Amino acid sequence: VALCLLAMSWAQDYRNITNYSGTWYAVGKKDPEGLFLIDNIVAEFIIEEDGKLTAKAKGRVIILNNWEMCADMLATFEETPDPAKFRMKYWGAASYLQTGNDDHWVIDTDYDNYAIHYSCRLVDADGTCLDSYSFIFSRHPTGLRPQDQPIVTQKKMELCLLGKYRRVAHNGFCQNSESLDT
Ligand code: DAO
Repeated sequence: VALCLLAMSWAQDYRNITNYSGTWYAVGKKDPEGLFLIDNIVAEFIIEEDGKLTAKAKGRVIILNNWEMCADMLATFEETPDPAKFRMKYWGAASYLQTGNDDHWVIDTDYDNYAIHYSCRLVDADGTCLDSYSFIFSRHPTGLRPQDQPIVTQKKMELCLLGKYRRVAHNGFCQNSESLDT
């Protein structure tokens, strides 16, 4: 447990994020309580003219118990005094989709191949996280390159989330829904 560090104690400063823009495919996900985005999750990060980071994301969701659809999501990222930490505000293009405002860290990225995102929604009194979610993103829709896998495994371990991720499938389910680049 002592080795299970809070992300904020070692996440790096990813404020110089110009290289982060563009398309990222979620290839792994650790779900929060109340799963929302299921699979076919693709995010596009955009550096706006004022230098602020925003994102559009889509993914397959099931809402109202049994209605399967592609959710179009929007997110803005606000800097915090902690250089590694952002505040991610997100909402759906449609009002019945999830909204949130979560602490958000880019745990590690090489900008060109892999990125590990982590969010904690609920911190316990002892500083551990009671409700977290995390995305493993790849620039490649086919998954992580073999040489990136040990790096990502190491970071999952440091987040104490090794074994908690599931693979995120990409089978084209959201390809015909409203495009990310409209
Ligand atoms: O899917 O269970 C969940 C919770 C996460 C929802 C966040 C979606 C907002 C847009 C994501 C941008 C990329 C990190």
